[in-house]
Amino acid sequence: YQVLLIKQSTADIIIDDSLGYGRDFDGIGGLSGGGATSKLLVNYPQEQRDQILDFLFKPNFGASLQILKVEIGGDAQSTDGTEASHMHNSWEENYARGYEWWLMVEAKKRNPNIKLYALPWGFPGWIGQGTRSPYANPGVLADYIVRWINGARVHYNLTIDYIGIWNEKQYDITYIKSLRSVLDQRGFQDVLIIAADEKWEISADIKKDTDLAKIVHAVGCHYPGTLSSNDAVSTGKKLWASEDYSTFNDEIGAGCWARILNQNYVNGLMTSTISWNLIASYYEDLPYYRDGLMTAVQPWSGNYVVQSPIWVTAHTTQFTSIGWKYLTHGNGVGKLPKGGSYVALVSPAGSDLTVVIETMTHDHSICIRPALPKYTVKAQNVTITLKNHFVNITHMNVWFSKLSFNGTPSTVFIKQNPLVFVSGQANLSLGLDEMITLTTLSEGVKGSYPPPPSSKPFPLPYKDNFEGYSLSEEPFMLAPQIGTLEVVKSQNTSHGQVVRQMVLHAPLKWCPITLSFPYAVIGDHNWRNLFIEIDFEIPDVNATDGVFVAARVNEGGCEAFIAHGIYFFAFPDARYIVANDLARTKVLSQGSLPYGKGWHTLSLLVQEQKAVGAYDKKGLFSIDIPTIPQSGFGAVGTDNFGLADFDNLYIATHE
Ligand code: 147
Repeated sequence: YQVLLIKQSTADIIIDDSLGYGRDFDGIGGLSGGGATSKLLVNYPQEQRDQILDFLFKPNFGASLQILKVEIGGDAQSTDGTEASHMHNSWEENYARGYEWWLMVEAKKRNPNIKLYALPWGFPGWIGQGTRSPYANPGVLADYIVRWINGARVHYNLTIDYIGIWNEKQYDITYIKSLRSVLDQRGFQDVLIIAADEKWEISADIKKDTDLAKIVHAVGCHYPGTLSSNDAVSTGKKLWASEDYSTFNDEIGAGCWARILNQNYVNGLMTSTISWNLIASYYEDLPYYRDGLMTAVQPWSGNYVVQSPIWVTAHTTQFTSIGWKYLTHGNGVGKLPKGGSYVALVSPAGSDLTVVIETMTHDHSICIRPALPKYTVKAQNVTITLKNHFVNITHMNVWFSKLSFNGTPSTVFIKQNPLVFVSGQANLSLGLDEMITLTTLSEGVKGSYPPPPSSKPFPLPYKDNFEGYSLSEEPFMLAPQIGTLEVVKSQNTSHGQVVRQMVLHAPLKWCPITLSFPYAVIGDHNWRNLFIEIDFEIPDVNATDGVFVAARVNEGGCEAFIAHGIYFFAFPDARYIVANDLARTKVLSQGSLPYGKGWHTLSLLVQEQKAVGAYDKKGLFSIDIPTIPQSGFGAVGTDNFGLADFDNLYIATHE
């Protein structure tokens, strides 16, 4: 009877390289952008910021990510905000904007081998050459993208490894070819094209078009649900989950991430998986709050949280490198008899071995999308049998996690006693919602720092005169939702540095809805009674038609346009409007104001059911306001695209 049992169980996991290898492992990554997902990280105190970056990128410390994917800012809303383009206009270029350059530099400092992957969401309007399509003139778009890649090299000594097409929008084969030839012409033969960051549909075109097949390095699919299409497999191309996860980063999120990291290869032959997003560093109440591997939303306190998805990532990344090889299905890759999965990876020399096992149950590993078909996992004992080159291994190091769903903390990334192999065999007892890494490598570390400072509310009163920034930097706490903000030198010396809305024309959008009325939110979506004041100047050339301050602003992201709140607009034609919504469909009050060229001050006090406004510090209106919204962000913005300068932002609560 016992003999029979052993016989049955010897089939559980077989690790055997005698039949060769499966596909090459291309790495696990995180995505900053798509959009503005790292917004609040930049302003952290240096100490905590370095710690956070270590948890993300430092090898053998935390998530130890192997790929960093970033957005190429396009001045358009791309989920949690807008990211600045390096060419707001066809006649200028600037590589000091935004924070993705900084982030890539920090990632490379920690891991020089990290691969960089860039992808645009939206584009400045001029790319459309009079149309609303970025492909109107493929050469113009290719030039724009390759300038960004060149900017990375020239200004930051960064090598971009992978370039994508247009996030989750249609691809254009003529453009892809034109991108390849412009890359080649300008010395970027080594930059590889990933296409097309949507579903698998480009696979059919790759099969029909041998030129296209030559220039696509990997087919990148979003949210594949661990499956690839037959077409995708038959291209013979590398298959990547080039965006995946996007799940609230609690233990279920960790379960999702653990399951897809293994099963994207087991079920779908995908050799890279990239998390949207890298780190949730955007204000609470913006879309997809906390859908990152960890959370850092309090630069003012320094508080951050290292959630379990970081340690789930470590189970693979700390014991593999890009270029390791998966073993083949049935010989190191597969599903466990009672549910769960395993993948075995081998170092290029064939000598080191890492096996990652997960037993995530259905309800504890649901991702945001697609729907997860029912399956069961049961506790099980498995036998691991090492064959061929691995038969002489006597022990493997063991790293263990068990996600907890009963209120007690999860056990994450704990080193256990080595697993001893006798004649190439060992038994393992697996529970539910567990991850186990078996590895011949010994360098894994569960990195740690002293606990970060405790969580605090956004500090008020808040003042910013924008003197402390480098030119072109985006103000730290203002999170642009439409348009972009940049610190510039004012012509008027008494104002020193000011912040400017930079976007002159509607960008080529990524969101489904067309957005106008550039604005940025700040603070806390729970703010109710608020005083917000700002100085502004509307220039003579390329100007916007008006500016506003607002309180209780209740939307950002792709829904930014339908935002409600209390908005106080001032127009240079000497009018003001108070409205209940950004689009001014619900006007609460309007009248005239003594406008003149130069700097002015807008002040708005929202207190329970009253709003009081002042212009140049003189009372202008005092009105009753609707009960909805009850609370929201502070905001600053303009009436339409076009320049406006702002200075001396001041925000206070008023009880
Ligand atoms: C993706 C975007 O690429 C990201 O920028 C971010 O918005 C992320 C949030 O989950 O989602 O876009 C998708 C949005 C909706 C679907 C798929 C991808 N969807 O509904 O299937």
